[in-house]
Amino acid sequence: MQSTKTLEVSATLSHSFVPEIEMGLLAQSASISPKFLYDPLGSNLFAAITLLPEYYPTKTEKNILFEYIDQIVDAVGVGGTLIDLGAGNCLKAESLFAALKPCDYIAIDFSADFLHDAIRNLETQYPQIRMQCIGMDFSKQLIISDAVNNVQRTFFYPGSSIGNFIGSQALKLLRQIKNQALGGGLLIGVDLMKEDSILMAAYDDPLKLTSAFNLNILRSVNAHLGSDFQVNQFRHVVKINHPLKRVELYLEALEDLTVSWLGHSRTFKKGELIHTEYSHKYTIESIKELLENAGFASVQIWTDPNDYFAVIYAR
Ligand code: AVJ
Repeated sequence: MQSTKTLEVSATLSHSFVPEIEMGLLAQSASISPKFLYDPLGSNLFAAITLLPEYYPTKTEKNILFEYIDQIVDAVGVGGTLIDLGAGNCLKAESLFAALKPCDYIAIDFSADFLHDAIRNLETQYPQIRMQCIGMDFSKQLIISDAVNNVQRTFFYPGSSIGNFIGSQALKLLRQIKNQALGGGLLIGVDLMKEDSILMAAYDDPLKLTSAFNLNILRSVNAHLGSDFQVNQFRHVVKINHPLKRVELYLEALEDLTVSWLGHSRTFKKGELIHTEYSHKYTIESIKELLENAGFASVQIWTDPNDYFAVIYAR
């Protein structure tokens, strides 16, 4: 079959994030959406985090995919349309190309610049796969255009990125995936609840990469807003919320300070927190229930020997 290579960067990212960022900063409990962690430096810092021995999710997921690839291929089927949500450097999806042999690969990410380079690289290595990259903030709404192949769609949502969302948002996204899979399915990686010491080591690592990743959100916000956050006036804080089964990331003000930008300012008292990220941890039961509520009738689950992480195919 003749391959038509298309490279398409959608315009959905051209709108301004200023109102959204302002609303979070001006709220009584300040917050910044975790999607602003992934500017070009932040995306590279996250890639470095995944190489840390303490950051277990990425390698555990990789091991599960490797160990059970035959069963996963049986479940998903070969030759379909692979839609990668939060593709990043596209390396995870690429590791599935040999086994799943997709005819189309659609890479979607918030950070379109990062994606663009990754795809250009991949296209030369896999000329038989049609590739498209789309810049989209699917945390707001997931819309897969009719132009995307509707044959055997498999959404790939690895890395427990679903953990960023609170329950209602996760349910909404999973329903949108189910509806646009058109009878296909979802291959998703989900982090499981575990001991505090393992979570703390992963999210407050001794090399301070996670601290740099978290603090960099202030520079990312400065770039969008023209604000004057100073990174050295804050520190990275990690909390484990047991009742809500999640790791919570914050930036704590080290002194009384004021941040200003066009037409606005916000004061922070010493010790005041800016919330930047949730990383929800599921149990097998809770993720099954969520997927079933989203409309997925069949759920197949693979885990590692420690039950740290789960890879799930739902349809
Ligand atoms: C990409 C959202 C899955 O929650 O583990 C890593 C992001 N934050 N270290 C996670 C992250 C701090 C990561 N996710």
